[in-house]
Amino acid sequence: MLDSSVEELLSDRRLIIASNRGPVEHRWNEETETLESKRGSGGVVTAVSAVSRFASPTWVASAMTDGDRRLAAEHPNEVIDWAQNGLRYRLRYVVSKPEEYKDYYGAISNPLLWFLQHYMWDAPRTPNITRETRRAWRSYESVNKAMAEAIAEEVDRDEQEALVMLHDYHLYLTAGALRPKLSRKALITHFIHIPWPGPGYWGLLPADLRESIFESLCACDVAGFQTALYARNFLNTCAEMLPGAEVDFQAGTVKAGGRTTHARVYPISIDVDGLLTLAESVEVREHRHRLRARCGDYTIVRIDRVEPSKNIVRGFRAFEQLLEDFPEYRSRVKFLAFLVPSRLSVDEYKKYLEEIMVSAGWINTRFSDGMWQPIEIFVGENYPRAVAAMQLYDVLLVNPMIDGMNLVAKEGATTNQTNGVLVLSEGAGAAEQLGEAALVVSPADIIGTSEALHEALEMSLEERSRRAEFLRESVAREDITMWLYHQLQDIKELLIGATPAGADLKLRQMPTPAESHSAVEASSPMLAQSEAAKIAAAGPETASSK
Ligand code: GDG
Repeated sequence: MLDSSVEELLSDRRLIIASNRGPVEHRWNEETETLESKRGSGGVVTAVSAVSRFASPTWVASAMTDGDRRLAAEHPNEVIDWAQNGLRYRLRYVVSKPEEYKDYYGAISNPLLWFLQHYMWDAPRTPNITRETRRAWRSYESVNKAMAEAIAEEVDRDEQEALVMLHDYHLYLTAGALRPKLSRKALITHFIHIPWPGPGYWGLLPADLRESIFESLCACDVAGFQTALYARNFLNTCAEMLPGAEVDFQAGTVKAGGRTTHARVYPISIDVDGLLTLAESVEVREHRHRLRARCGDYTIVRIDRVEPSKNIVRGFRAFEQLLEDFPEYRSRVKFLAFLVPSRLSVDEYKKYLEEIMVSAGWINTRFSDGMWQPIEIFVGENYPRAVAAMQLYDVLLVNPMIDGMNLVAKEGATTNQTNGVLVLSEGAGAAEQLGEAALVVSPADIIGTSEALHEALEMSLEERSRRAEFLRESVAREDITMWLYHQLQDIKELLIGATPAGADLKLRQMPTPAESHSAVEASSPMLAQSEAAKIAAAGPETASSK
């Protein structure tokens, strides 16, 4: 379905993607004196990269590493063809002055905008908009302008019309700078991967700064959000805070600057086929084998960037509560935490990593019996190892305070081999789709989270499998191809002057135990076959004893 949709739409139109972080990172290897490339990290790259399985987009990104800058210097203002493992891109790097990039990335994007959109400010004390913030804001403007210039050049590179898809909070001012530069028609969409707070919280930014963000987004044809709540918040924000904007809540549109922008919902997802292929690789199998030795009779797993909004410390405290309330779990349950270092140049993040270590250290000292260490932390970037851990958990704890979507919840549901239970925060965008089959918790509620962990660990095998099956199917039905498909469908509608619908997930209800029992009976030969295939693919490991 997506193949034909992409083909139809892109037969006479070029796809240009722009994001701060590109799909690959280049590093200069001093020893071999060669450029090495690896997949960029983070949720945005994970999700958007999947697009290149269906199209060969031009991808405009900041040169973030020494290797990127070296490559960009060898190809000034040119696109670089890149292909690996079935992914193909035409890369175009934007090189900024180091001090300008530092302000744009390290002072405005993270922390100012990220903190704002994740409700991470401590209002009586922060943020403080100072002269330095104003100076950094000018850098944010100029990097966005440079992005817009590079995109405009790519739009003009040949005669075909272009579809420009912008991503995330680093590029809020790009569409506004791009529109007047376009010499030919182009549709512009901007997908916002993170939450969009209501007008009250945007009030922490001075009017001129926030208005320039809203105005620029209103230069797009479509502004895409992860959930209906965030899209509603955007409409509200424009109605309350963008002078002269006409908001139609029914139609989900904002009219500003002589243009209509459609606010639509496209819950992002994962590349299910790509992930399942990786999950069967030798590398993941080897990690799985090693990790099995770290598991307990019961294993709780979490996988996050080291990021305060992911709420890692409260997750440990909930686990501590579990060990306190139910001593029978001691020496039997292991908590494996896979943490990817992130933004360590920002003080808050450095401090947060320390807090995590102190908290885990305290719990380990309190409960460890010499043989058994309740929490084991794996710090580092190792995606295959993270995928192996997803296959093994009995319980996956995803408890962010607030999160645009959270791909780990979807990846876990897809790859897990033990019908593990998902404990999911209501603050994660993923809860809209997966909440029905997960144990949903309020992220600040340590007791509630501890009780959910207990319920998950005690759940009958039948109930576990009923829930796990629903989660697997739900993600498979709405995978990354559908995320793209819904957007392309809307663009087609716009091109013929019709109204774009957004993704209507038609969220299904989880079947009752009786319904799922008869469904299992009716489809058991198929199920047995797919289970056998999975076991065969899993190789010579012994099946879990639980
Ligand atoms: C933002 C929004 C939204 C895990 N370990 C490694 C690694 N991972 C992968 C995970 C997952 C991705 O990184 C993280 O994605 P999340 O969605 O969980 O979180 P953010 O990075 O905050 O992503 C989020 C997302 O954008 C997409 O729109 O869902 O709400 O905050 O795929 O499995 N990746 C690498 N090394 C690891 O060790 N490279």
